[in-house]
Amino acid sequence: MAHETAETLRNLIRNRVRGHKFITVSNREPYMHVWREGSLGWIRPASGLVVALDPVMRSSRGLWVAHGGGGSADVAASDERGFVDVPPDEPSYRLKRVWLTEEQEENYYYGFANSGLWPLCHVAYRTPVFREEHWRAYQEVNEKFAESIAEEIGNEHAFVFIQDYHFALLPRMLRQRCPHAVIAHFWHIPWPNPEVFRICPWKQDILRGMLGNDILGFHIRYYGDNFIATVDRELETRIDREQAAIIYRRHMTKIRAFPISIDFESVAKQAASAATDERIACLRKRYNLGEDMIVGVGADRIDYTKGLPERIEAVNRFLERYPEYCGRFVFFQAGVPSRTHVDEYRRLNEEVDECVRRVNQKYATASWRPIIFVREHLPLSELLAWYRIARFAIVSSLHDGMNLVAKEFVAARVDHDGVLLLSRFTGAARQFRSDAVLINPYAADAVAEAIHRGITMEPEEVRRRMTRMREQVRENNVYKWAADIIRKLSKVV
Ligand code: GDG
Repeated sequence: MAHETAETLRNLIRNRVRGHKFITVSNREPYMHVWREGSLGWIRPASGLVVALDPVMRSSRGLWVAHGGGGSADVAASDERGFVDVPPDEPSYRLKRVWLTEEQEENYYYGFANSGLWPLCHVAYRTPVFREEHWRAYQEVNEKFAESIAEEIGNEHAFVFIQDYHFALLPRMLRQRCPHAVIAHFWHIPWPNPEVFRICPWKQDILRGMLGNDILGFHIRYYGDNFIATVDRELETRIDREQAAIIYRRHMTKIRAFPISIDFESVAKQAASAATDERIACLRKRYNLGEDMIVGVGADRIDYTKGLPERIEAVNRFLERYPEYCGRFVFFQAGVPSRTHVDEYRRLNEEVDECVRRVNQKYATASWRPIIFVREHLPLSELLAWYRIARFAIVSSLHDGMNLVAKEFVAARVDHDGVLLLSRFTGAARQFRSDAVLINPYAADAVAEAIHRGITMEPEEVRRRMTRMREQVRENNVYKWAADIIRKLSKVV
């Protein structure tokens, strides 16, 4: 089967979404307006989700509902009801911004969503925080979105596509207001087993909320099975295991796996460009990386689920076990600061700094240090240059819904070289089971051995594995992800 592209996705939408209003809901907005020296400018956040859904929204002339205020000029650019036409340079669909108070944002977003649901679903041995005021704001904000969306649907036929764990209550709230809407929800993070989920004080409200969906998507089957087991434990429902469906109060929710991905062609094209070649030369010079230097790479939001201290410890163990690599090996880590409003994240930032400092101090010479840690959001072009310089990449998440860095690394390896060391606890590990070197990030010595294995692997084998992983991502790209969901949605009507 030819792989899916933005064009095939557009054609599909023309055929399937016709006659329906298409609404996407996410916490983050697809475009932010900003002031630049007194004049109005805009930014499109580098998010895979926006890349995937932009063609859907453009072709369906849909509506995207999101929390506004991310950009300094968001209010000025929107009308009094929060509407603005986007993309700003080629308006083809509308963004409706929902304004939240600072307190709502603090309690709904940083509170219940990121201090409660995020650690709960990742099982990363951080105790989830459950506070009444967080929960109240979470309910309030979900309600606010439900009202805002219902206003737009009116009596029309509509497909609503909800993103992520910020909106567990929204599907039911919306169904009550608009019984004819077809609602799909994609949960971008893992779903834990019933023993873990049962500690949430509002577990039944959350499950009831999510059972307002027609389709509930997870990255992999395992999370969906966990969800079904959780519902089975907590609510009185009928479960049709053959169809992977749950019937609750006469409404059926189908649970399906849709592994998210990236725009393979676009990443590969940019990675192969002359501009990337130039970047590579620049970086080699700036960091004194001769052609014979063995470079490893990692790139993540600074989040305790990504296993950053564990990764740095593995580099330490590797150099302890194989001191002959001192001076010939560098590990480059890009870390994007994230959710620094939350205490746990602030502590993690300090811990990562401390780990890097300790390992560098232990091995550094006058002209070399083993770890380069850059705490910033690098331009994509620089990230792609690092992916190409590297002999291997490490993704050491303690638990991760999918992990797109693994897929971007593979797409960027236009030379079919490079080894991917990938945590078994990522959704991506299901797809790269036999071609990545799978690791358990909790076992530092074994990860150290995996680094050694990666850099001593026969070139033929490296190539064979990388070629297969590239085929996998090319075929199962983000357009296929979106198209599969839309096909399922359109079958509901
Ligand atoms: C959630 C789930 C799931 C990172 N550093 C830089 C940079 N990045 C980009 C990567 C990648 C993205 O950020 C991170 O995506 P992940 O998938 O790895 O992780 P989460 O942010 O946790 O995403 C995850 C995803 O949702 C989608 O469903 O896969 O499991 O946790 O695209 O490239 N980008 C740039 N500079 C950086 O320094 N430009």
